[in-house]
Amino acid sequence: MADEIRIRGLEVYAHHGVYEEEARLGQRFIVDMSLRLDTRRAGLGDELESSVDYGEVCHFVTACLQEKRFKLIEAAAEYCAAAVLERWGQLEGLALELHKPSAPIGLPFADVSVRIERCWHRTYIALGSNLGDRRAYLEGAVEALRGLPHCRLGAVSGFIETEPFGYTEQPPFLNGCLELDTLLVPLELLEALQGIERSAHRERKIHWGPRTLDLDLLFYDGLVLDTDRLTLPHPGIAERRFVLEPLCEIAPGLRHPLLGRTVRQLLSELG
Ligand code: A4P
Ligand code: MG
Repeated sequence: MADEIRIRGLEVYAHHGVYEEEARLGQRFIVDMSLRLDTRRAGLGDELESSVDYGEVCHFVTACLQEKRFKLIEAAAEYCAAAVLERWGQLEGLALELHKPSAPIGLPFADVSVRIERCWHRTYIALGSNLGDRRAYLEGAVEALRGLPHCRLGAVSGFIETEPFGYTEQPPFLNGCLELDTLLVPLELLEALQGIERSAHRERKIHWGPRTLDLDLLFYDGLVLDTDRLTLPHPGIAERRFVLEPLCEIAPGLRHPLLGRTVRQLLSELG
């Protein structure tokens, strides 16, 4: 689906720039935007509520650019893009170009701009705990994820008790899964998950050993990645009932990008 609402040449007087005079005097900025959304319902129903009011978007972006002062147009563009995507939930993504035609370059030039593309990414996260008040740790993690900047919490599975897998000389786990839409890139999200683990007093002692809170990033869209810090999809999903069972509750039809099978199929193949 490639529907877009496009806005060209929105003029905003604002105060972004590295130099002190730029912050003081301000200058003209120009915004171009392509908002990605499904316009089918608005196209057939002819009702504004089914779409995004581009006039409102223009006023909102103007306010965004005027309420803050950034040194860089990169930062101003990033701020506006996230604010628009968070304000209009039906947007899947957008492209935003911020021009600064009067930038103090000291040479004749036509224009300078940055153009960024941002969109929501769908992720699935596994939660586990087998120390202390396990339910409280998992519920605390759900609330922490609900409050993460630039994220939207989706479906949360029930929590199930499971026997330890791998290193078996440890107490039973409570496990669950949840869906999280995010504007964060994979490593930013991983760091956020590790921050939540740390605040749950987690200590890393034994690999696969007992823990107050374990948060694993299972899927990030259909991304396949293998680096020192992050492997996607999380390896071992297919062997782990404690992941597949809660995941099947919230996303049975989700397809593993490498194995080509759905969560429901992977679970039934575990026997
Ligand atoms: N890392 C790489 N890819 C990922 C990813 N997709 N998500 C790296 C999260 N982390 C990822 O993880 C070690 C490193 O893996 C991280 O620093 C990150 O850069 P960790 O959480 O610090 O260490 P860990 O949890 O001891 O190891 P690991 O491999 O994550 O273990 P698992 O897979 O989390 O398994 N049995 C039951 N019934 N229920 C459980 O929840 N959990 C485990 C731990 C064992 N047995 C279990 C359960
Ligand atoms: Mg882990």
